[in-house]
Amino acid sequence: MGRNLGYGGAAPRVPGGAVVDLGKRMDQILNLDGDNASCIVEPGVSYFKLYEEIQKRNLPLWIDCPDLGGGSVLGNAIDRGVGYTPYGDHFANHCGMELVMPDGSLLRTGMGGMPGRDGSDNPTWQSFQNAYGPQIQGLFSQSNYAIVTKMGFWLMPEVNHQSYMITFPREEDFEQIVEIIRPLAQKRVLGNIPQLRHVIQELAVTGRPKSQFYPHKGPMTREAIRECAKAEPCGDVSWVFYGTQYGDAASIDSQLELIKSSFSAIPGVKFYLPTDMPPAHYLHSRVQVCSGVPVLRELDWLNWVPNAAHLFFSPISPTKGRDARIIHDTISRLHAQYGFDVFPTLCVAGREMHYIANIVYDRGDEDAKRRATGLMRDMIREMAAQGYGEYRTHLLFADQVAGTYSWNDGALAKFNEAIKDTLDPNGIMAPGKNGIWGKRWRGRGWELGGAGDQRDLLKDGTRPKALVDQKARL
Ligand code: EUG
Repeated sequence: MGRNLGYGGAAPRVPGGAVVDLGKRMDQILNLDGDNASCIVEPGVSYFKLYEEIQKRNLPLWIDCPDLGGGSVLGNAIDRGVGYTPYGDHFANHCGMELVMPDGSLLRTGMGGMPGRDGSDNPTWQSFQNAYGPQIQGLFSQSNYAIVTKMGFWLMPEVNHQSYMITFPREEDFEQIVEIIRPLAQKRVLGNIPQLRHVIQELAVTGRPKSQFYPHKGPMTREAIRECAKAEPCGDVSWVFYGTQYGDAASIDSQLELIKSSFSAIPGVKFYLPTDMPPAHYLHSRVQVCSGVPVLRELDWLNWVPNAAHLFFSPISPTKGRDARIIHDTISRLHAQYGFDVFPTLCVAGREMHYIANIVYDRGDEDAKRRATGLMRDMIREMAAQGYGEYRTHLLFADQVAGTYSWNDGALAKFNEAIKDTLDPNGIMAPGKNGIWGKRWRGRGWELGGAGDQRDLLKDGTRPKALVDQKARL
């Protein structure tokens, strides 16, 4: 659907490409099986569309939405996006795909690999993820090996739920917050993928422009954030945790008691339910997202600066205070250097956290664009030097991020390229997506690696014309 906002949308990576718009007319929910609690959808089915169909049929099932509900269920899952019910790992909750291969042939993954009775779809296609033999479905996530035209998903039986918000006054309690989260997440006391956000987001998500909070140039100072936070429902705090618990009332109560007592080790911690917050507060939007109701509230951030666009920087952190601190400090230092506010959202699990830094910039401002790009390149490089890698990135940074996964002389890239060259020998599908180029393209100057990256240079040390032209455009 081209709604991969913050990661490049529908943009092709090379000029002259034909964009195949799968979002417009391939928008059918092909099957919705209330008994199996599953569906199979085409690429143009948005979270809103799937949600509305389930409501219309009165099925007691939830979908799982990312922060923005306007995108494609299939597209988000093949990009390994994240949502916020217990089914938040979208790719892990898919079941069966149909693909158009570069030679035009069709392939089904999982049990779809076996025909059903009389040529019908296999009756277990949306029930069991595997076929017999190697598990190949992962090859079609974050890749350019085929076009996914149908994809199955498991739907969650609806359940009682309770969202809540916990605030922490001090910046320096960040490590301890993460240390307390880890066992709660590992033991699955935390029922979903909670978010830990910095208090500056409490300002941004009101949808009011930065100029109302801070009518000055440059990033907001910590003191200015503090003064503004005092006027918000959260008060003068540093970190805000948004969680949701699931189950019957008694079990939610006992989970919440355990969560409150675990966090009570941190001085000044406060716990809020949605009923404690005014109707416009973001916690009410969390209630919806965390119970499978699509929303668009997160777009309100884009009022922060005029003509706003956004770019995500998304490294994976261990769920350990020390690592999270290194990542947060590095990202904060580089944001300050490049003149941007730091908007961190950590989507936490028991062993890792997706640290999402949202760079919001004025796309009409050439200088801001250059700074945003420079900031991304530096963050990718500095994180990789310490062993932290991104789970996903904007098209523009795909080569650089792919290049950081360089263990054993780039064994992973060589493997990905071997598969690309076998399945798509002419390199016709999405050249360069996720840093994977066909042999027709490789080493001819298309890779964008950032200043000083040797792959940007020809053998004589000059930059290839295609790259110079493309860089000028970008
Ligand atoms: C968000 C989360 C993501 C992502 C981009 C944005 C959330 C922003 C967990 O993944 O890739 C509030």
